[in-house]
Formats: sequence, structure tokens, C-alpha cells
Amino acid sequence: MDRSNKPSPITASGTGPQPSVRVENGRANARLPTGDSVDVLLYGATVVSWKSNGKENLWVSEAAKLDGSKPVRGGIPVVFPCFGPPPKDHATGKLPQHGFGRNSNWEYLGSSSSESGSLARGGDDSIKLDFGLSHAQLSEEAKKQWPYAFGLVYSVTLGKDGLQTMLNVTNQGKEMFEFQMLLHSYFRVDDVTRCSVNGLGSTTYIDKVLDAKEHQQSTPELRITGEVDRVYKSIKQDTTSIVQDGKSRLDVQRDRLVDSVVWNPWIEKAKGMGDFEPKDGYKNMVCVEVGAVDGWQKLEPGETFEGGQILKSHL
Ligand code: TA6
Repeated sequence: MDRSNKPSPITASGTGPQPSVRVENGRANARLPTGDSVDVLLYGATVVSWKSNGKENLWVSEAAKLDGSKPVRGGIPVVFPCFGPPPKDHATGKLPQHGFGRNSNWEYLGSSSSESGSLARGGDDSIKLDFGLSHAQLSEEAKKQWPYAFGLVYSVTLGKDGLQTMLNVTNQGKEMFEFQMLLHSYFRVDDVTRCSVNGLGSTTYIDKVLDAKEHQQSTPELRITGEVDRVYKSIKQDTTSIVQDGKSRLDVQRDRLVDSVVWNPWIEKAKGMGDFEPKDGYKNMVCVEVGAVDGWQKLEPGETFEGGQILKSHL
């Protein structure tokens, strides 16, 4: 694992209360003096909690496995190197749905606090946690299924004004490889039927519930009144918002990414997932996922790709 980008350890600066980091029992926790906090499992580098103003922004199933036995049902699973069930005739064809990023044991690389400025520029009330995954850390099975030398660094930055998660992909091998990536964020809402997902109007999407064909969204907002599973491609604006009762609840800003998925399993699909509890939990969540999932990203040896999201909560 290339550790040249290992961040310098956090240094106490100034006299005020400092951000804190605790890494134990396979979990990294960061907390700001404001009380805002983030929890990340080393398993899958899965963010399983992000609290701002004392409120939880993410949804995690009550039956989610947090012991590494299967990908976490909720939080922010990291999807890599393929989105969905991979095409059988593709190099990722032997991998499980959504790839191995979300069900591998990542390495904690360290934390660093930043100087002044907003979250996007590494604000000083922010703390960054870095996680790494490379080919050597994969299960023997995954190594065989996708035999490419890759390096991932996933950075989770908790700031006063939000949470940023960024995935950096490097080709450490001698041959080109193709991949997809997606941050499969489950956001908590009070009542999904009183919500809309805004900022996707007039964008082309694949409707996986209807016919898996391309459609054009005619309205500026998407309301959730049943199962929704849409893959939006090349979205012009960089921010999608979850609005509840007419008020913006959470903004999802794409950073160097142009695709997004909106998913709610609704009643039947929720019933069909053993790790989805409570069964009516579909009323309290919606997935707005940022990624590069339209086609494949090609990485030549030595090349790097970076993309992620900046989340702003208005809770
Ligand atoms: O992101 C939406 C989606 O691709 C849905 O089609 C559904 O399969 C969801 O991901 C959950 O997938 P999982 O493998 O976590 O059950």
C-alpha cells in the first residue's frame, strides 16, 4: 500500500477544545468540539453514523450486520470496482454485486486536522480520517476474481458545515483496468412520502423498476410514492437535495462525479431483504448515491482517479 500520502498525525494547535479521534474495535470515531461526530467501520470503510447538531443524518437497518459477515445495510457503503451485478463478459464479471470495496477489511491510515477555511477547502473545524485498501488486503477469492494491482484511499472529512467522503483510486500495476465506483449513501428522513429529491430535472435516467431503459425526467423534483431505483447519468448541476415538507433537509454535492442513483426499496423489496429492519423502515430512508457508473472508468498504469461527495445537513 502506497503510504506516501499518509497524512501527518493530528497535532494539537491553538488553545481551544480540539477535535478528537478514537480508533478501537474495528471502528474509527471522530468528534468535533461542536459535538458533531462520524463513525466509520474498518469493514468496508463504511460510514455508519454522521451526527450534526445532535441528530443522526444516516439510516442504518436495525438488522444490519456490523460484524463483517456481510455488507452493512445502511450508512455509506463504498461500491468498487463495479456497480450492481457485473456483466459476465467483463473483467469484473466474477465479482459479487457492487464489488468488494464494501465487504473488505480496510486499513486505518491516520487522521489530520486542517487549517482554516470551509469544509471543501479543509476547514480548521474539520478532521480527516483516511482509510486504505489494496490488492494485497483482498480475500484470496477476490484476488482471483479481479487480479489487478490497485490502491484505494478513502478520505472521510468531518466539518462544521458537513461531511465529505472522497475515493482516490490508483492503478499500481502494469496493465490498464476498468472500474465503476459509487458511494451508496442511505439518508434518514422523517417520512419519505413527504420528501422529494430535487436537482435531477430534465436528466436522463435508467429506470430499473419500470423497464431498465432510458427515460428523461420531466419534473424538477422526484417524489417517492413507491419503489424507486433510478440511475441518473451526466447530471448537469452538481448538487441534489432531499427536501422534506418544502424545506431542504440534506444537500448531496457531487465532486468530480456526474452520475447518481436514487433508491427506495418500498414495501415488497424491504420485506425481501433479511437485513432490512424494521420492515417499514423504507418510510424513513432514501438513498441518493453519487458515482461514476455510466460505462467504465479506464485507469492506465500509474494513473489516479478521484471522486466523492460533500454532504450538508440542514437538520
Ligand atoms: O443502488 C441501488 C441498488 O443498485 C438497487 O438496485 C439495490 O440492489 C440496492 O442497490 C441494494 O443492493 P444490495 O446489494 O446492497 O442489496
